[in-house]
Amino acid sequence: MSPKHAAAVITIAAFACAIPAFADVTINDAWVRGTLAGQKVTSAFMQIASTTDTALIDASSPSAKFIEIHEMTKEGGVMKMKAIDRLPIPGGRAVELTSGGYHMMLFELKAPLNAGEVVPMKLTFEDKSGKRSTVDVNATVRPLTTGAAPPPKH
Ligand SMILES: [Cu+2]
Repeated sequence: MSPKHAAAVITIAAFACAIPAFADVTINDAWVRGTLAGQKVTSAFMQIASTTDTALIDASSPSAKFIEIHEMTKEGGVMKMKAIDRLPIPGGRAVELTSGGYHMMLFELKAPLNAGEVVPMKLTFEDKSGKRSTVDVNATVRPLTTGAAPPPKH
């Protein structure tokens, strides 16, 4: 290999490393609100961050028949929630799913969810070019009464 050729190869390799093929999505602090016997619906919360612009477009779990992405809106002074098709995740800025804002809802639960159990979830993301990727998350079940506020200090 001539020295000239070697330089060209190195340049191409560096270029390939600088541009990731997919948005790099990180999920933190994923949890699901525990349920009472007979309760068929609950909510899921987490922080979602991505290195590049992407959007959460779907979620599924073996624990629920289907999952919707919801947003809270104020209508006539009353907070209401509605399902949305996609939740934009801007690159470099984490989006927090909380009980007062965006969240996911799990419908037709197969069994009651008790604190400490784990709910596996598969999240589907779609970037601006339409490329889809999935991220597996293990959400921890927290007690039914867990709110948005931090836990009390002991
Ligand atoms: Cu909801």
